[in-house]
Amino acid sequence: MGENFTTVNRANILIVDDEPINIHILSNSLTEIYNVFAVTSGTEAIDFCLRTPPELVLMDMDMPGVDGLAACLALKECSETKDIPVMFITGHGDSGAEDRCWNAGGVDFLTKPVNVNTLKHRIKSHLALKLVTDELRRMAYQDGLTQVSNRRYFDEYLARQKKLNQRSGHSLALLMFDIDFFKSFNDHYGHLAGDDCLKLVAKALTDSVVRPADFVARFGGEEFTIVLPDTDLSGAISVAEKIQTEIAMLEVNHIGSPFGMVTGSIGIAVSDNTSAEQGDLVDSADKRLYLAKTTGRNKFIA
Ligand code: GH3
Ligand code: MG
Ligand code: MG
Ligand code: MG
Repeated sequence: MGENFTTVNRANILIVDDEPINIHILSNSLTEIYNVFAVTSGTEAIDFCLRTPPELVLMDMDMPGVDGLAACLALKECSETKDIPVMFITGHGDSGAEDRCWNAGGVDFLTKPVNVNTLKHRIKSHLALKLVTDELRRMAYQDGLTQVSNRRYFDEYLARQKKLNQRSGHSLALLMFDIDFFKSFNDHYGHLAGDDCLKLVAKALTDSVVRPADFVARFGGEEFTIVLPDTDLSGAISVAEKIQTEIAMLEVNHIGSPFGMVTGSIGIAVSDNTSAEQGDLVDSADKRLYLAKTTGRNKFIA
């Protein structure tokens, strides 16, 4: 009898409430099923979510300083935390308060004292929904073959970084990478080997970047793009050099290439927000990639 709430991976749930007794009540009823964490202010909640995003937040409304509504709005505005579902649990039962919670981006609204059984069912339902949503989001933004980001995500990411870069005045670098003589690789080794090669190349590109904001995507076919925020020309050149080293270290034989191994060519474009390169970064990187192709391949041009 009773509902089975256990899941394979225990979800992390964050309770935000300024009153320890409320935390105690909620956490007592949830610790058996979930990893429960608790903080007592909106500011701490935002910090916690940025550092270790939980699967769900149970949010009080009234708290001194940054209250539940403000904390929820802040979470929804930040790309790293916007997808964490926030359930409000509050002493305010009036519809005005309820409207404010939903409008702040909450996914649910419960009043205190909480019916623990109802709470457990609602949490279970929100977690199941999040699992599906996360998976759909992953599929929408990831390239199925290489597991790096896809073209759709690249377009969004670059647009976002361009805006940030215009505001901050920092430079933004873009690398366009294309495998050399890949048609002949497929012709000689077959398409399945070609697919394996693409996976290895994607891994080498990912291994070549270190900063959290550095971004690798499959642009299409055997072309990849690397976005390097806050990176100037010399930084972009070191990444290009690292990429060529990583690709060489793969040591994938390529009989149809004069290099005898799989190599790539790279076009580099940097926008420093002052004079040069205010045009399209993709276009500039593409032109330099073409130049690298027509002047020998297995090289980068900036
Ligand atoms: P270049 O050095 O000038 O770049 O020559 P290339 O042969 O690499 O360029 P081309 O554009 O002529 O050929 C690209 C090839 O990439 C052709 C296509 O079959 C192959 N390709 C594109 N996508 C995939 C894929 O998903 N899997 C496999 N196996 N091959 C792919
Ligand atoms: Mg309170
Ligand atoms: Mg190619
Ligand atoms: Mg190509």
